[in-house]
Amino acid sequence: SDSIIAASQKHPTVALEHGQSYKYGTAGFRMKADLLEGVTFRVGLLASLRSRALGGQTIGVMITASHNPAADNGVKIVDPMGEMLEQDWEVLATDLVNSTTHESLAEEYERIAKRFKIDFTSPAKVIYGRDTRPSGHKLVTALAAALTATGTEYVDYKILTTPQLHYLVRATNTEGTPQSYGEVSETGYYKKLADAFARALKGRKINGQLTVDCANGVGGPKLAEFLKYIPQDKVKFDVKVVNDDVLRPEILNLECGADYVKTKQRAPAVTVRHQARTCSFDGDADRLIYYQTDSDKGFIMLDGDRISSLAASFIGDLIQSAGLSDELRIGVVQTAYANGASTNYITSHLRLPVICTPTGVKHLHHVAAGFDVGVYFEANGHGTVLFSNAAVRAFRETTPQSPAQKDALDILLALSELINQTVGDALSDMLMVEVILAHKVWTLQDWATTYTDLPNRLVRVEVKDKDIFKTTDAERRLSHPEGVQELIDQEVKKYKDGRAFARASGTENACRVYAEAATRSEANELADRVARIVK
Ligand code: NG1
Ligand code: ZN
Repeated sequence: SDSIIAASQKHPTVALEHGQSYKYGTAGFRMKADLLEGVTFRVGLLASLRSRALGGQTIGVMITASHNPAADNGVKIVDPMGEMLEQDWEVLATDLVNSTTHESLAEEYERIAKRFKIDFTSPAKVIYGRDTRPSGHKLVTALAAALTATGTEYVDYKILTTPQLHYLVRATNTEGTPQSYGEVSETGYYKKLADAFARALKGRKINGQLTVDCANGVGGPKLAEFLKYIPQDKVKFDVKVVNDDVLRPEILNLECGADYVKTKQRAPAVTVRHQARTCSFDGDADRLIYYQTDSDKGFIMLDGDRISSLAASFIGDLIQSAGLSDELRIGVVQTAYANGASTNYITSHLRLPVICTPTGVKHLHHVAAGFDVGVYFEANGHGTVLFSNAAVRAFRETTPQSPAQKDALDILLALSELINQTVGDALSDMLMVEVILAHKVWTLQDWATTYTDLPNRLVRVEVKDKDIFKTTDAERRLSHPEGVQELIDQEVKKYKDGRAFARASGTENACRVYAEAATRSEANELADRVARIVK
């Protein structure tokens, strides 16, 4: 503990204003980068403890603030199979980071070690990466100091997308086992995706050029690198990479990227041509939004709900063609922010079950893992498709009775390798969308006609104390303050196809109100009325 105290003195935390404390939230610790050095040091201590508590399995640490401004940063822990940190440990992270002195920090560290019967002579291993933010340098120095002080073996993978780090954690922990997830290197990630992409396409042609807006983040250089691995003799993939300047950190996520496109409902100002099939990544390349601008039809946006229903429909059909519909259960997981028209399309048209969970991908991921094929996306474009072991075994081991059945089984197996099984991944999801559009011979317009989004509005409401707003029913209803939900219900009742809810944000100091209704003006009006109730 002397070594921890000594190292901690070099990387102290900053005392927050009166009454405020650090909290491990939906995205780990995320705030202005200059508050994070000591926080990252302490996260390093916890990652080491977590590794030892799990018998020396490798734990990941990712340093990123995703779609947030360049001056922010964040730090989060990745569990051995590439999942988000277990919830009980989020509380431990919060406790450790809020220790007021170096001595109380060391005591807290010992207390956690005792609770999990940790043997300090046993091995611990942590791997880490960061996005392109310049503040990342200082934060990894603090992280490495914690790992050294605790005798933890570590690998610095330098600059990575968030999903690449998740891939590497899982690949490290499964290396040499029958569950091997791929080669333990960034190159291994590209090779796995490129190979699966070519096999999933099965000779189908990709229609025209795809423009990719990389939010001036890590996705730019990584996409360029990936493209080198595509087997040129088998696949023609014409990609135009834009907003890939990572040398000017101040333009990261600035008026571009998936979050900008989704929230502003418009294309990035620069570099996107009319009628080009375009998609946007966010700053750490785990969110994806497709769109096209068109002089007559205006702006067409294909968000997370669209990607989800596209994947569910295509994979559902393949499972049918593969003769596996009686064997494998396929389902879709959404949050309350999913457009009601998408939910209706999936349940009534695709006839698939939809489950709604609270916001935050860890909740969606957990529920999706209960299906053989679990499709989950947040409306903002973060999500993936999970395949159970039974599903992958069926794709591999079923003996096809016809060429069509063989094709379906081959494509399913390739998709289960193409789609990132650990977390939402913009690059992997984009390749999945391109494969599906190529098979269906669909343009973005074709994709957009599957259903019509209900007009909707999301508003951010500044409130005195957001913590008084408590929800039930997957955040669709307020249980507290008492009586408020009844007032919201009375308003919603007045609108055709009306739906609205309010909840405290998990990442910002505010409440969010979402409303949808039959027309744009009604959706706006309903949102305003509910916002007034909450305020
Ligand atoms: P909050 O701030 O709790 O609404 C936001 C997003 C989530 C999720 C998290 C984590 C909306 C409405 N909310 O959560 O979907 O992405 O950030 O980044 O988009
Ligand atoms: Zn992100």
